[in-house]
Amino acid sequence: MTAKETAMSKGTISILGLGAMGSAIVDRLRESGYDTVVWNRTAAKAEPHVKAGSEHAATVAEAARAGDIVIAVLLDHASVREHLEPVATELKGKVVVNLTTTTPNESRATAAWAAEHGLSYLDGAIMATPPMIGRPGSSLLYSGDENAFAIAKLALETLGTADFEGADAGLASLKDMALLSAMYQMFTGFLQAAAMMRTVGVAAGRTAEDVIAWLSELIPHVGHFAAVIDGEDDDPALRQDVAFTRPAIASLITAAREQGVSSDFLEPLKKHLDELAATGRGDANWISVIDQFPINE
Ligand code: FVH
Repeated sequence: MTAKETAMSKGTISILGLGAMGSAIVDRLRESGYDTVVWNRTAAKAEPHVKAGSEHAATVAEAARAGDIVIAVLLDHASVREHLEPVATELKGKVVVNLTTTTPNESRATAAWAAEHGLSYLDGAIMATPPMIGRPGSSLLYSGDENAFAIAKLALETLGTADFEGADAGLASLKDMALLSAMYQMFTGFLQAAAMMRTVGVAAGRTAEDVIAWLSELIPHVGHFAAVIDGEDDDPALRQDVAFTRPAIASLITAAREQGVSSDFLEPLKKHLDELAATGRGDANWISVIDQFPINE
């Protein structure tokens, strides 16, 4: 924090929710020179913030009235709707930013509710953990009302990079969910490796080193897969077809079982490859499994 940052208030921001993430956000906004008003269901969590210079609002309505920008960082969609709906009148003329994790359709539903009440609503997704807030690497995504984004942008940029994804309020959440899906599948892959290697006494720490080295080499292949999916390129040197990949995945499943380890996380890929082989697509690139992802066709 610089002396300049603390010199004068840049406006008042109300924060609803003082969990780990809400608290990190209030801390960062306060040290960036914003006046902050905090509300939390469990009022005791406001105490350290009041000591540090925030104002405490006893009700959501009070917080909504006080802020130029009102940021919700609650648990889930239900808690957001429970607390925003009764204060629609107080939120008029404010920029409402919802940083609570919700699904794309939940985000769209809250945006539709906000539009019905004439509110400026921005839906956000936080690609950061609480300690990362305000530090390099912290990235936040926004979608919904672009004018609301323009008004709040300076304040939001104190939390991390602020990218506007589009007017469809579900877009930030969709990207968040897509990236988290990739993350959990990657981490689950490590768990599979660690579970297999510990059957012969190898510590997870050692397997972690091997997995990090191996995946670091392979992660650029994602770009090749993308080129194939987008119909731009299918480099033969990088191509593996279904006929090759299917027995390879079957071997992973067999090896896991031989070691007394579950193959549950590998089975779905094998199932999709089996379906491609059964429908005469043995010579297709194995990443054609993406064609089987849509469920509404
Ligand atoms: N923490 C993280 O790493 C992730 C990073 C990515 C984004 N998430 C999302 O951020 C939302 C808040 O997460 P959090 O880490 O602050 O979560 P908690 O520390 O568990 O705090 C939850 C706050 O929500 C309040 N709350 C819960 N239920 C209700 C309710 N029915 N009505 C009002 N408030 C409610 C809770 O209040 P209290 O228990 O202290 O009274 C906390 O303030 C979340 O969407 C993450 O997915 C964080």
